[in-house]
This record gives sequence, C-alpha cells and structure tokens, in this order.
Amino acid sequence: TKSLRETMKEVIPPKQEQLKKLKVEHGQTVVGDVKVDNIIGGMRGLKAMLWEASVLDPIEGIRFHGLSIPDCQKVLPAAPAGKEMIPESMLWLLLTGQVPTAEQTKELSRELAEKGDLPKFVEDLVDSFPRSLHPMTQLGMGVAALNHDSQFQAAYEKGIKKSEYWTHTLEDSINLIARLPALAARIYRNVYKPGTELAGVQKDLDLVGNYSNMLGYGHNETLTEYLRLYIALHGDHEGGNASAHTAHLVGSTLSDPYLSYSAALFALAGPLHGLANQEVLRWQLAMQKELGDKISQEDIKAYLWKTLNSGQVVPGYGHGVLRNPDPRFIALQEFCDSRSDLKSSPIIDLVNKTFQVAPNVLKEHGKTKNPYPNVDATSGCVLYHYGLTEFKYYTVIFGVSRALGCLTQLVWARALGLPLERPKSLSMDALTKIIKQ
Ligand code: AMX
Repeated sequence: TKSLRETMKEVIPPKQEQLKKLKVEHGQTVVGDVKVDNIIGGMRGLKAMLWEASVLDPIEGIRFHGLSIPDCQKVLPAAPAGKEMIPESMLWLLLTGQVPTAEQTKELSRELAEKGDLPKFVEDLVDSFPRSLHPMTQLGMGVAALNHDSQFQAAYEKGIKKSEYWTHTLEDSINLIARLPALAARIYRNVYKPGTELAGVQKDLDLVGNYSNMLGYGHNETLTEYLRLYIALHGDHEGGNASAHTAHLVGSTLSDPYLSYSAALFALAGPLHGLANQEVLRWQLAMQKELGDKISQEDIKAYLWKTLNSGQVVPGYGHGVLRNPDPRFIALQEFCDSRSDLKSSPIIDLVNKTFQVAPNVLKEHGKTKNPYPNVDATSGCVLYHYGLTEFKYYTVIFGVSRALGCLTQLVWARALGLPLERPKSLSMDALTKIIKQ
C-alpha cells in the first residue's frame, strides 16, 4: 500500500495542471459581483478564496472532497476497536482527496504516536503559565513555540526551490498534529487537575485514543469514540470561516505552519466562532435550573421567547452560511441516540426537546436567516454528561480538530504556489467616489 507522501506526490501534479488550465483559460472569467454590502458586511458571500479540501453547501452542509458526512461515516476507517471515523482517516481524505485503507490509517496513527511527545522546553513553558490563563491562550502560545523545530523555516533559511515548499510544510503539519494531544492534555491537567500525573503518549494508540487517555478518560470508550467523531467532524468547514481564513492568510506570507495555525487558534478563541459551544451549555443548564425536572414543550417555548425578548441570541442556532439543520449536529445526535446512557441523559434530552421547539419559535421571531441548530447546539453536552464539565476547555478540543483542515490547506497552498494574500481595501470616501462614477 502507498504511503501518505507517495500518495501526495501522485495527486499534486494533476491539481497543478488543473490550476494552470483555470488560470490560462478562465483567468478573466467573472464569477460574481462585489457589492457595497459585501465590503461593509464582513465579505459575507464573496467568492474570493481557493480552498481545496471542503465546500459548504447552504442546504446540504459540508462536503469533504465531495463526500458528505454520512458518506464519510460509511467509508472512513475507524480505530481498531471502534466504530466512528477517526481524525487520521479524515486527515488522509482532506490531504489527498482519497479514502485511506484501514492499513494506511493505522500507519498514520503509528507515525503520529511516534512523533507525539512535546519538546522539554515547551512542557516547561506551558507549566510556567498561571492556571488562570485561558486554555486557548495557552494552546496558541504552545503551538507558536513549537515552531522552534520547524522544518519549513530551517529549509527556507538554507534556500530551497519553491517546488519543494510543500514537502516541508507537510512534515511540519504532521509533526504539529501529532503533538497537539500532548499539548492540549497538558494544558487540561495544569489548569483543572494540577499535581496529578499526566499519562505519556502510547505508541499503540490512535491520535484520539492517546488524547482521551492523557485527559484521564481513556477508560471511557464511549467518550473516546465521541471525541474521535467530534474531532473528525470539526476538521474542516471550508476556507472562509475566521480560523481557516486566518491560517491561510498568515501562511501566505510563508510563515511556517506552527505560526500560521497559532494565529488561527486566536481567531477560534472568539465568542462568535469557537467559543459558542460553551455558551450553549451555559444556556441549556440555566434553562434546566429554571424549569426543573419535568419540562414541557410549552415551558421551552416560553424560555426561548424570554431569551429572545431580552435581546439575546439563542445559542447553537443560526449560521453564517447554512440554511438547514447542520449535518454535524445530526451526526452527533445520532451518536447519542445509539447509546442508551446518552439517550436517557437529562441534558441531552433537553437539547432534543429544544430542537423540537426552537426552529418554529425562531421562524416566528423572524430575524435569523437560519432557524435551525448548528453543531454547537449539542457538541458540549456529551462532554458534560461524561464529567468533562470544564466549559472553558471545550474550544481547545475544537482547536485540536481544526488543525486538520487548516494545515491541509497550507500544504496545498504551497503545492499550488498560491501567492501572498493582499485584498484591496477602501475608505468610505474612496468607496463613495467609486459609487458616484
Ligand atoms: N437567535 C436570535 N437571533 C439570531 C440568531 C439566533 N440564534 N441567529 C441570528 N440571529 C439574528 C442576528 O443577530 C441578526 O440580527 P440583527 O439583524 O438584529 O443583527 C439577524 O438574525 C440576521 O442574522 P443572520 O444573517 O441569520 O446570521 P449571521 O450570519 O449574522 O450570524 C451566527 C451567524 C452563527 C453568528 C448567528 O446565527 C448567531 O449569533 N447564533 C448564535 C450563536 C451560535 O450558535 N454560534 C455558533 C456558530 C458556529 C461556530 O462558528 N461554531
């Protein structure tokens, strides 16, 4: 069977050809207008970036190289004793556009475990942070410090051909993904379980098997499986979201993958992006506290109106692009439905009940373009059910996941020779001048 590097060497040339052809034959073809609304509206809807691994359809949701989430769940290999697709198989798909075999997936797991230990100085750095420093700040700083060993940077300093950039970018990306579990677990231990022992990376475990074990949940196979699914599912969500776009922009300056992904993590740390999952849980728990044990649909409806009438958004609902229930939400709900302990969990039951009522309330409210749940409507609840109750840490798990897509695109950006990003900005006066012309 082919290795990851051999596969990449095969799939890159046809893509380079495709890009060349696009440039030559359609370089001047118009694909959309730029309206004043786009310029002042956060560039919403502007088709202005190349992103290879996934495309988001407003109705169907995300597709990874054309495969929907249910497709991926059918074809992507699981961990040896598990059923859920794992981040290694998702990474292989994102990078190569091909579905890996079980053997290829296992080989990638082995390589990641082999490379999973942190350098001593990064351990010391993370251990020196105050416990009160937000876990996302710690993660971003830890990732940036890992650039000490960047192969891309070392090779660039020596002087390499542009055609070789991608190989060093790939090596850095693999090394970074390998080290994320140890880094993220160390942050968890330091902040929430200081003084307790931290397990080491085990060579025979898959990436999330190790992550779960280092978090102290290795004994909980259901939670480990959930984390595998969660981390594979959140790996990529096309290029325009804030974290992906940040990685792409910073990477376009030829900053190495560590620095580029560190920047992306600080975008993920914003409340309109990765922090939303902790808000959902806070809101559902407040609802549970106020309404008690026996909650009717009418009670939930009234609580939703109370939230909306106080000028707040309903967390976990709405989306910048999606106009249907998020298929990632559906996949996580199905996971819960298939396990009796989760099915009878009060918090997960409340998420389900809310889902039955909220879309109609939001439609009646009439503001949001998408009255349906996004993935965050449920993602934190399973963690909470199994005792991983530290809300502030949830975005770190998202951060371990999003590396898959952001780093994949860095490899492709270098393989395709994409240039420095440099959009044109305008002042309001300059814009007004154009409008008057
Ligand atoms: N509850 C109440 N009102 C909502 C709403 C919700 N869940 N979602 C959107 N709206 C409102 C907006 O605030 C906006 O009101 P305004 O005109 O007074 O400013 C109006 O509906 C139109 O917004 P939109 O075009 O439908 O959404 P958007 O693209 O501007 O924002 C999002 C998308 C996700 C930020 C928004 O739906 C929201 O705030 N949802 C709740 C928070 C959340 O779940 N975030 C998770 C996002 C996923 C992720 O990145 N992890």
